[in-house]
Amino acid sequence: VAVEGIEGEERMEETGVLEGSDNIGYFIEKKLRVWCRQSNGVWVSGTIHSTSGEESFVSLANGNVVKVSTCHLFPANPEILDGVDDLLHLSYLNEPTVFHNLKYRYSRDMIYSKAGPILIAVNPFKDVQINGKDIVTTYKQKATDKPHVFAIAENAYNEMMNDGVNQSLMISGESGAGKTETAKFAVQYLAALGGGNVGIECQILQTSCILEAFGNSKTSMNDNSSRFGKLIEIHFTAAGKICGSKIRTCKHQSRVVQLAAGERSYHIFYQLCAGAPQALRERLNLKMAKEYNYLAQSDCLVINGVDDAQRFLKFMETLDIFQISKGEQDQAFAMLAAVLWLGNISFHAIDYENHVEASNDEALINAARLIGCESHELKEALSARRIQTEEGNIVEKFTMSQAIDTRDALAKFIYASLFDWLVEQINNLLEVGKQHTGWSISILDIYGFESFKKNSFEQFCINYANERLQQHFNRHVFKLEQEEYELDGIDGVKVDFADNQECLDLFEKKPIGLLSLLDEDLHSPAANDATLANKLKQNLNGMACFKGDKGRVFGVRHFAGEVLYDTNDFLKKNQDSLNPELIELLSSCNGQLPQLFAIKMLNQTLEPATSLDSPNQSVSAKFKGKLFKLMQQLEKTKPHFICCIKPNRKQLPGMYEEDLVSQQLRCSGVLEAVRMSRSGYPTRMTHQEFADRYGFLLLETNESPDPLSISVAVLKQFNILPGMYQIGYTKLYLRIGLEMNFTYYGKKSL
Ligand code: AOV
Ligand code: MG
Repeated sequence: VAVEGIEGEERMEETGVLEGSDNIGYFIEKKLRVWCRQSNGVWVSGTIHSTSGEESFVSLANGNVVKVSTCHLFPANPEILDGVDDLLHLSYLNEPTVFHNLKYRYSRDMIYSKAGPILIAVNPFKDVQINGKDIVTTYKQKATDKPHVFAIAENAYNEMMNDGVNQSLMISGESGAGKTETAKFAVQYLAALGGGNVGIECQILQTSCILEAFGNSKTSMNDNSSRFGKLIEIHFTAAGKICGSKIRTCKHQSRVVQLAAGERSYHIFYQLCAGAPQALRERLNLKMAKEYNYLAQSDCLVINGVDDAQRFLKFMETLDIFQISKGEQDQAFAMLAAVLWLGNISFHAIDYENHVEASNDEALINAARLIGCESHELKEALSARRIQTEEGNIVEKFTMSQAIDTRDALAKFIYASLFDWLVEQINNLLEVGKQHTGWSISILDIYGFESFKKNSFEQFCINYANERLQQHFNRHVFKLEQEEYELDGIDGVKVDFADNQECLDLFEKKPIGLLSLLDEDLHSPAANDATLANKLKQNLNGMACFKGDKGRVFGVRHFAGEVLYDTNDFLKKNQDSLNPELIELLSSCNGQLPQLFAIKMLNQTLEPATSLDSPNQSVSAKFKGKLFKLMQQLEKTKPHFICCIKPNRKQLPGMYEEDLVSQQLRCSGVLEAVRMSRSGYPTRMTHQEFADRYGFLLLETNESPDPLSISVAVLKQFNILPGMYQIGYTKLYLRIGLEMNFTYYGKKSL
């Protein structure tokens, strides 16, 4: 018999996440099934063959016997539990049993599982045929209790209808884990459920075509990666019919002008270049994508298996659905083409002091025409600015980098304004139900956590948003739970979880936190990316989640792992204020959209500086403001959590990388949630509710009419063990499954 070595892996319960192998002694004694990790990192199960001191010999199914340190063995569940729907039902909850269970299900296309109160969705990277109309009907009729995003949506809908409380579906997971697809399934289900106004349902489903075209890009992690956060709020009437919807977004637009190698800008640019009909091409003087600098810079113009031209036709049809007129569509496309032509504007030196001006070429002429101004006006605005001095206005000519920054700022501004304008058009149409009851279900789908070899300002903002989302999860799943127990006088339930407050503090603390320190440098001429990195290190080195690194690099220990950020271009990307000259130029253009964009910007300028949307704020401050608004909105709702898991890095079906899955499960907090449900009392009702519901089961009439004594009498009559429930000041707390037993007794008695 071959004896293989087993790698001494760190045990997961040392991280406090899982139940340890407390029973392993019993397993060894009884020679029961155990899990151990092979040297290639793969978990295998086998039965104990023999033991010697601290080592055990385990026979595997293939006949081999492996030697394992006893402390690296984990109890396996009986085979009858293979592939259970809810991790809660596993007798032994540890790293290998959880993986085995999810993998078992994944290999049978059961991509959804429950982890106590949370839904786990493992991305199949293929159509698993479980989202069709018939399946919707099955869940609508409550004909199945298999875990599914539809079941979560159904639950949320019922709670909204029964309790009159607004609900939210919070979808989290790494980049490429399947959040956006899952969000679409949830919307699809709610649209079908709240059926009534077919027009609105259809429109709500179509919003993703427009939003994804404008807000998604190909990155190295996901061919359709959301570069914006969105909250879709679906409104219902008192009768539970959909009556409207509102979309809120949270984004920044650095991707318009700068791309990492191998990644694309927003899909819509490529779709326009590939799919614009001839007449439109001529009006915009449109070229192919490769001719535009903004798009060509990253050497990635197409996505395998995606036909941009065909997507553009679909995009145009969708604009019709949203009743955006042909005239408005033309203007919107002109803005997109203007952005592309802006990127091709070049500058040449005009003196020996490094001053430049825009060249009178095709790009300048096209950009000016599309925006609706004279090319000399655009040229002037991109080549110099006025500065007010005591002697009056003087003209400051731009250096090359100033001119490029000004041009790029204009391109980003036009794109961001166009995106906002489109969302506004969609909302205007969908918010028809303004008179709605105020009941709603919101679905949050943001950009997932990202960690590349090189991470920049975009990842910095995205990962910060994910910390906030994780905080929301922790607060609702653990902290509020703990508080409720304590307030009601229940003791003995201790919930351990990985609090990410320290990391949020690192970002948000004033005046010494990442965001504040970054903003300090916004208008400081002496600051540059290297001085920024030094300043961060000097001020933050003592903080637990901060890590200094070489040169311009610093690290943050996020809940989902450590990320190294390169401060290169941080300051530039954090600034997107537009020169007054450019706003003036846009407001005097003879096109409706540029004028509208300029007016909006001017109105914001007039608002108090504390306004979240103040144009003088840095990009990160605006981003934080928007994020807070979204989270505030969500605080008022009852959350349902869906945790998406990416099974492999290659975006391929049927591939399950254990280290990747393990990392995500550890960081997401889902296992702590299972643990909490097991040790806690997930079912709770007021004394009155319990007495009303089960009081009739009492065989002897209870003299005392008060609900607490009725409840206690019911519990006594059924000999419920003291460990199975607790009585709080206001509520009764029951262990998992206990209420089901009562329901059973109730049915039997009836
Ligand atoms: P993400 O939203 O979590 O990433 P997506 O929802 O865009 O991830 O999923 C990435 C890709 O995985 C999709 O384009 C599909 O090809 C596939 N996929 C995801 N979920 C499913 C599913 N349920 N069934 C079939 N295929 C699926 V990011 O937006 O990058 O964080 O910023
Ligand atoms: Mg997404």
